[in-house]
Amino acid sequence: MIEFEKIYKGVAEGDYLLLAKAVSQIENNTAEAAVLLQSLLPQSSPIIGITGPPGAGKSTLINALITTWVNEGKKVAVLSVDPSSPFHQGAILGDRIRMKDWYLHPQVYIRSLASRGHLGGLNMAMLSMTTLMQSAGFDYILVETVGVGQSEVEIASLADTTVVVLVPEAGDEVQMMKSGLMEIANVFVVNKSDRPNAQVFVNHLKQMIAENTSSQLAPAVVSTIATEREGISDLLKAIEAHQLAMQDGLQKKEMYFNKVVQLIMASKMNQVDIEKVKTSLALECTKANFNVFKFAQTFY
Ligand SMILES: Nc1nc2c(ncn2[C@@H]2O[C@H](COP(=O)(O)OP(=O)(O)OP(=O)(O)O)[C@@H](O)[C@H]2O)c(=O)[nH]1
Ligand SMILES: [Mg+2]
Repeated sequence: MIEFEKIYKGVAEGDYLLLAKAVSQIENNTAEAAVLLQSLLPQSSPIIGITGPPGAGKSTLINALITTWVNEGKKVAVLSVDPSSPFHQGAILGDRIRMKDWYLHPQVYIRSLASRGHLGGLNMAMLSMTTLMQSAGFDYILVETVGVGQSEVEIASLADTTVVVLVPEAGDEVQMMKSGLMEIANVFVVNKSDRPNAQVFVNHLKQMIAENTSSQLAPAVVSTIATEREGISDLLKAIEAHQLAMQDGLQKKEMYFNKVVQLIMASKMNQVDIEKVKTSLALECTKANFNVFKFAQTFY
């Protein structure tokens, strides 16, 4: 059983061994993890989701943000979700290399998580881990996800501030935004602004935002060249402005509500033996009088 006080002390001293062990327990959804999570103290350090299509520059931006915060004496935790696809191996290796300066830094904790294989679900694991990082004394928690599917959108919705990273030639991404990213973005970053037509895209994006959101909730649009650290201070300002705007309490309440709903769903699902559902379904669904509602109810 890992005691929270010991994790906290370790983090304060830049020793992340116990924290890493706790993270593994959360991944495996152990009984110890459940006890640990219930002993956490409330904390309000911001959770910032960084999402967007593959290769948009999320990790490079995170690298730049870490540099700024570490220089200010802050502690930063980074959780990144590996898409678990063989096609992404290169990108993951790239991540490691880009963030390599930080892997052994006492103010920085970085952990990659597979997008599959979490007992209780990735969302549940992510929610638990980010809350653990908050309580353990990190000043900023960054969560990198590749924004290509609904699950990434859901993970992003667990963040206090969600940054959606796009690139100037993002024709398809505009479609993608329509399918959910538009609703979750608090800040849009148009990265790789060194590319031609970046300004045209920024204008197009602003127009889309104006058409789709009320001005009060309109997400900010920031241009960056992450590799040159250009626009990073604007991005920081936009994140801070959103954090401030959240303090009216309403958004915070809605976020807690989302989290509680996710926890309830996860715990209800934990009571269901999915393998049993599968084997039983294989038998039942071929029967002439099979009814999906009746069948599901046997597991309620
Ligand atoms: N020209 C240019 N290249 C950039 C910029 N930002 C990042 N890159 C490059 O784009 C590539 C991908 O950057 P990453 O930071 O790994 O992108 P990512 O979004 O984290 O990628 P995944 O995690 O694989 O989805 C790298 O080769 C970066 O050097 C930029 O502002 N301009
Ligand atoms: Mg990355």
